Amino acid sequence: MIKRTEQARILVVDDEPVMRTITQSVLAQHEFAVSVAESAERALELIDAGELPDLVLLDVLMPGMNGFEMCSLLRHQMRFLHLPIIMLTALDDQASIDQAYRCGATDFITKPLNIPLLPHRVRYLLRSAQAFKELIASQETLINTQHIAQLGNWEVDLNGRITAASRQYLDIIGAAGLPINETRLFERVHPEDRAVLSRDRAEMRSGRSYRLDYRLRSLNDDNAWFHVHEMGYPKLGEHGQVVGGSGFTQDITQRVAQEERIRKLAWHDSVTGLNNRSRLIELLERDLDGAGGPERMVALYIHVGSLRSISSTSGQEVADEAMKVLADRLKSALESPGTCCGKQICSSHGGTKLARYDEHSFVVVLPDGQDQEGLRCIADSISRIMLQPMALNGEEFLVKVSIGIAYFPEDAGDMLELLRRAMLVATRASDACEDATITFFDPQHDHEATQRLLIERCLRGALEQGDQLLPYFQPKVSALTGEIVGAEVLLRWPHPEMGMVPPVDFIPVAEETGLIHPLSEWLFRTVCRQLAEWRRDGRQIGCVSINLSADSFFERGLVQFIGEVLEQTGAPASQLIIELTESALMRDADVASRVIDALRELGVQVSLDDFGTGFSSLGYLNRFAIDEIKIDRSFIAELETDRMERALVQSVIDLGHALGLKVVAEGVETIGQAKLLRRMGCDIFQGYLFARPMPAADFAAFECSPAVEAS
Ligand code: G
Ligand code: G
Ligand code: MN
Repeated sequence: MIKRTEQARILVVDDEPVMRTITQSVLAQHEFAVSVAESAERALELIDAGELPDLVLLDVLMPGMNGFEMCSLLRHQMRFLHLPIIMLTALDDQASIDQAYRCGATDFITKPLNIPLLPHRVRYLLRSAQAFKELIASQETLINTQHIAQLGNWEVDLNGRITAASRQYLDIIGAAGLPINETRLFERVHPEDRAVLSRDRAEMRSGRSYRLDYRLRSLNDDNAWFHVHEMGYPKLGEHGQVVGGSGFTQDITQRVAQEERIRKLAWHDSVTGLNNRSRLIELLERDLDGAGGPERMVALYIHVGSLRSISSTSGQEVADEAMKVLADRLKSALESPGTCCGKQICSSHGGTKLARYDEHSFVVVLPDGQDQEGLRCIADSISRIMLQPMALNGEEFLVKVSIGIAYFPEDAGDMLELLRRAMLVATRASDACEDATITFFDPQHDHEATQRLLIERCLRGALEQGDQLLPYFQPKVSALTGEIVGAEVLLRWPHPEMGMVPPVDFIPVAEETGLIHPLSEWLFRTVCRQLAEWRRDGRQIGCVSINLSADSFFERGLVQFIGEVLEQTGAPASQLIIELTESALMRDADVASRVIDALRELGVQVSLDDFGTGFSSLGYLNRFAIDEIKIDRSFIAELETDRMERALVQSVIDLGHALGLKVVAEGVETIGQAKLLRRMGCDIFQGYLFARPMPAADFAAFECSPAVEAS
């Protein structure tokens, strides 16, 4: 056992300083000896220097080596074979949970962390690791080991008949004795798995080994199904000929059940026990696809307001407790059929769905068409039960409720859209003073919303097709030589019906709907492929800048993604510039600064776009390790007429140079401006004077007109 006198050593690996501090202090309060590392690399250094942990809490997404890689690395060392490793993953990300287990993680905890639970989870895992260690140490014979591992071995002849087997194997399959004919065994194999096993066994007898998971029913119990993992090898005779096969079979039923449980956990909100967002969407989509499913649905997005202030005055636990109480109220309201305006509120027979949608909201989805009046009644009664005071922690709490309602298919083309429509109206109305608001999504009265809806749908389609959006290139020209030093990529979207949709119309929609992520990814891939192609063709086109939205910039995994795209396409990192705006940087200066550092580590350059339009001052420029600033075109426009503007631009140029940055002037339209800017020391020009944004092929063939060069 872990001795009381000896503290268990926990190593916390997380790139977020706040997370490190919180976990460290919570665990330290529970008498663990905690050390922290801000990256996987640092953690490995600590371990190499002799700090051997008893347990590792490992974040998945970190700049540099990620948690999965570090976990695999540790697992490959004998001494860490049984070290408990807990991975911290995003809540609804099934793929990363699967991957965590594949890399050998012992357990996972979803983010955001349930802090009070953490020490218990850690203690539990330490205890079972210790028990496991002791078990292994105490079992010495092969038989016992086989027993623990629920692993048995066997041999077959060329007819597939099992002629020899360990006791454990016979126990696993429920056989009384030997030999066992192949048909006898195969009868018990799950019909869906039979063909694969049969093929693998035949291949084994012709000289190839195999590994397979399959389902099997005990030979002596029709109701006992279990899962096995099996490895089979050809057995060779004296002259190298195949004389049969041998292998191991392991009962993995428990592990499969465990995985199932984990899957379930990942589908549920741990606070309220309700389905979470991913689960809700999956259920809805399944309903929609299935035969006999509802043709219409209506979603009620229930935003709980002022919970934030509860949590800031009384802590996260009280906020959680409040959501739990509200969830219970909602559940019982939806389960016990009541009436409203003389109508049945909710059918107790299935179809109605309730989920925790995000931190501050629930979603109720009702099948088929309730009329508006009926729905308003339902929403009314829901808000009434939610508005009732709650007694938590000896205090009374109240919340505000804002309900948004949207219909499928009238208001939205798919489930995600439906939920977002409902959310949109609910959150818009949540600023109102009333305690409760109920708002229907109404595209007719909301022209802007209709327009956005249209753009959103088309954009989704355009991204799927992948050839409607076009990156245009606007040349950047050296102020000194007039040579082309690169280009800025500006998206163009010629839509077959809507005509040319300008970026100012679709970028904000993409940002609001999250489509910006696939959009940015698509753009990076496309541009990097283009760069690689130009390089193969021996074209010198300089550096290409891509505008990056703040949302994409702060998306976890951005740096890794860009690194991968560069590697896959073969585009040189040194030819890629990322343009950020001041407001993006100021959203979270610390994180921004770290992402910028990581990008530059990749070899990518970073440029500060629209400089001067943000609320930030020149003084903070040196906080970020950037390569370039682009003076906003509004300053350039007034340059020739406005002395103040000129002085300002001059000081930006001087400061930029003092910090070792390249300075770009945007929106250069006249020769006069170009001359002035050159005299002021500006390095690079971009603007209609030289060229408008143009398709890739035109840019590759573009040469500056001599008149302009000579300006
Ligand atoms: O040419 P112009 O009208 O293209 O661009 C208008 C605005 O749209 C500019 O502020 C530009 O930064 C932005 N924009 C153009 N292309 C992109 C893009 O690919 N991504 C992002 N995030 N913004 C872009
Ligand atoms: O990313 P940014 O906001 O800097 O985008 C540059 C914007 O400026 C794009 O909309 C681009 O089409 C536009 N633009 C580029 N050159 C000129 C120019 O000389 N004059 C004007 N008015 N706009 C320009
Ligand atoms: Mn730009």
